[in-house]
Amino acid sequence: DEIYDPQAVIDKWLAVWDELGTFEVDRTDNEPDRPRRYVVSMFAYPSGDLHMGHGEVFSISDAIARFARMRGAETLFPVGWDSFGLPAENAAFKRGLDPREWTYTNIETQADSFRRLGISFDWRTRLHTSDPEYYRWNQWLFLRLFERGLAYRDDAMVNWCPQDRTVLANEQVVSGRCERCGAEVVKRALTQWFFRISAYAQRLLDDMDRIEPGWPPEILTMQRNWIGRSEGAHIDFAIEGRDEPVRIFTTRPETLFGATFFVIAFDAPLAAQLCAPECRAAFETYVRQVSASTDIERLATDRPKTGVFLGRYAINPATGERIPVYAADYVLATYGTGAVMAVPAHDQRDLDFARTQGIPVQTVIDTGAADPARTGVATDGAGVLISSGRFTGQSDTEARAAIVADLTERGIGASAVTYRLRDWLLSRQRYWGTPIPIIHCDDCGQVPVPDDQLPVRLPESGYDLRPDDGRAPLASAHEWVRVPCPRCGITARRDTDTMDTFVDSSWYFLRYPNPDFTQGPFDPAEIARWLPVDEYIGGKEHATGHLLYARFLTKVLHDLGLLPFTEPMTRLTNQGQVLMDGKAMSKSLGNLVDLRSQIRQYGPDAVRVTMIFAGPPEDDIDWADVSPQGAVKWLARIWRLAVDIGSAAGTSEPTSNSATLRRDVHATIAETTALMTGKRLNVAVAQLMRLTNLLRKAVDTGPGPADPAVREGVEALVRMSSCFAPFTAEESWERLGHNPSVSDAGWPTPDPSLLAHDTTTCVIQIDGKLRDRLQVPVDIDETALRALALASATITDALAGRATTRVIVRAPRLVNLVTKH
Ligand code: ANZ
Ligand code: ZN
Repeated sequence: DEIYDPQAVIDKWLAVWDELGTFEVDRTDNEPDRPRRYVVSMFAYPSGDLHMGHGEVFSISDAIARFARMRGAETLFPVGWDSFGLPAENAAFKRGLDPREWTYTNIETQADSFRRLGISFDWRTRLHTSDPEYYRWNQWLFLRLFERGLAYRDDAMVNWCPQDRTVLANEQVVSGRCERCGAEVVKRALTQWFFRISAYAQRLLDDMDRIEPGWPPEILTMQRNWIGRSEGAHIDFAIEGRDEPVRIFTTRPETLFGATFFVIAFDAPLAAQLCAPECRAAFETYVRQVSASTDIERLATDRPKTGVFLGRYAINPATGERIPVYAADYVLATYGTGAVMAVPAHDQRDLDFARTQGIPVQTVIDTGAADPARTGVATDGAGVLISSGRFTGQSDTEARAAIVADLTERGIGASAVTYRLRDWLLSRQRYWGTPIPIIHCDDCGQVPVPDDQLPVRLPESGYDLRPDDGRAPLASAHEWVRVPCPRCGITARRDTDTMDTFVDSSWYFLRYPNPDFTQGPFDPAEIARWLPVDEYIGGKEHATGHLLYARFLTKVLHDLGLLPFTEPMTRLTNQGQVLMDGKAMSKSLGNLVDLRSQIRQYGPDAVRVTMIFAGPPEDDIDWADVSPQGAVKWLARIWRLAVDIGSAAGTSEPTSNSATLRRDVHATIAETTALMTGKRLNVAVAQLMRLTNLLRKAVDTGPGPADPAVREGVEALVRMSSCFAPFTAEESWERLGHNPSVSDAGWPTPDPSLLAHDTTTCVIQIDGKLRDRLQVPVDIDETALRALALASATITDALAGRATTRVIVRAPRLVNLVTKH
């Protein structure tokens, strides 16, 4: 007997799909009314072969793309690689290779694995961000931002990974450690390039309304918190012996009368400026101490609050009192204005610090709670103002408005909004990235590389990946660095930083529809056809990085008149992780499961089905808990059904059982369609497994393989299962006697007349003994049900001529025929 061999059919179908161009979209507008769908999976980073996580996300996204395609939409499902980045450089350094070699070899390996996994990409979209044809447009976009003041260079205290010798973005620092290598991150002052994403903070918040219906609420919440809008006021405090006032940001202006001291971030330049000469030594000692501690230590909540007196006094503009000025590390240089009015009675951090210094604690809002000066617990919450001059007796909300109005009138304050979102630090002191297209000239300053000289290509030789002086690799490429200034012609220097790879990934989905376009970063005609992305699939670890950057850049491009929309992705699906024994798979834990070996062992379809069936797409999968064996068996059963039906001779006459089967099949189609639409993919697979059992029974015990209802059911099963198990489905479709591809056969549509009634099982008894079961509409009436029962062939046989004295009907569940014995 022939058995199904999943390995044997792979090459056959890959060749057929290539030949037919099955997954290539129609690039003409010949069918203007046909809906279009643009499905994008976050692209892969080419570090070796595809891993199990790729298997998971591409199994999900491919099912979504295939479903859309079979439902009749022209569906673009593109493929590309996020191929710049540090791992290539590290691997190349370790092995003495060119990063190109490592990168492009891995890309080829992954491309082959994608094909062997049966992912329905349109390969004509293929792009690699490390190709000059791609990164040239990163440079072009950078220059457009530069022209608008949205790209700028500034001194910054940056997160520095001493091991990888590179700057890290805030998102790449996890609990004070480098996300990649785990080394403790230190702070360093460096001149860096930034994108002014902070200028878009409010729009990034406002536009969430538009994407709300299609994005997971969790991601929107994470973005909201990351942007961190705070409403409050700015207040200018005069400083004794200084002309300029110092501005603070507060969310509680109503507590102004309780501000008994003033704090400046220790690392804000202002702290050093304000420091009185007699306090300088103590201040410098403090700065050294704090700088030596890591972020891990500094952010620990149980850590005592420390700070140092600067020998200066500010004037509280409400009370006129002199209040001491401190430098401390619990105030952040990069948030608000880097300075705060400290109100120890109502802010716990301020109270903790005040108690170490013996600073007075003045309660100004009576909340009914015990005195913070005694308890050591700051009070917050609503209350009535006390000890607050003419505002005493007002509620906190009244007083808030009144005090801000007063300060505004006096010209020393105003309502203000602050965001936690920092500008995007995009420069990296690395080789394997997009060179920043700026030339530094002693006379002209920062000069953009003219558009017609793009791309600025990476030097292919004459550079050192790890220069001994600790500088950027590109700085060691002396030949490359030296160029004439485009403006004045004197010898000038190229910028030696490269761009964060999040620049590459913030717009790649715009170029996919036409990656060969040479007139600009993306083809406007194709943008009109495909964008925004209908379905975006990827991990939620990108919530506050990539997904925010992509939204930002889309808005900038919109403002430049280059895009007609302001949000890049209509719907977002997050997939979970693939774990092993409850832990993330990693080389260091030694628990890596290799995707290729799983495919070799079980076949691509079974691996895909196992991933999908393990749970909802957004849940993690523990590979130790699942067994691809079950999927292997299911797929073989589908194939066996197709073989049985395909080889059954003739067509038999429909029977009453076939009618029941048809209702079941069509109900399953309707149910599965709804589940696919709602992306409840695992439940959809469960439905298909149930349908497989049903059809097997119909083949084995009637109505039999030649019954048209059975064939209809098996064909529907094969078509639907092709979203998850494309090779098995193609092979089965062929065994059913059809031409390829099943992908062109369309998704089955349920017949509404068969769905008119939900059905239920009715038990037919004779003298209380079960004799038959009938599938009946739930709303069937007594007369109809009685007629059906009496017409059943099984019942007629069982009665064997006996007369019934009574028929008890309890619609829709039970009919009991009572006979005279
Ligand atoms: C006076 C005050 C009184 C405050 C009070 C709070 C409670 P969010 O909600 O996070 O925006 N603050 C301002 N800038 C700061 C900085 N750079 N580093 C650390 N803290 C800073 O918090 C805003 C509040 O955090 C501000 O309101 C300020 O303290 C402090 F009963 O001002 B508040
Ligand atoms: Zn010049």
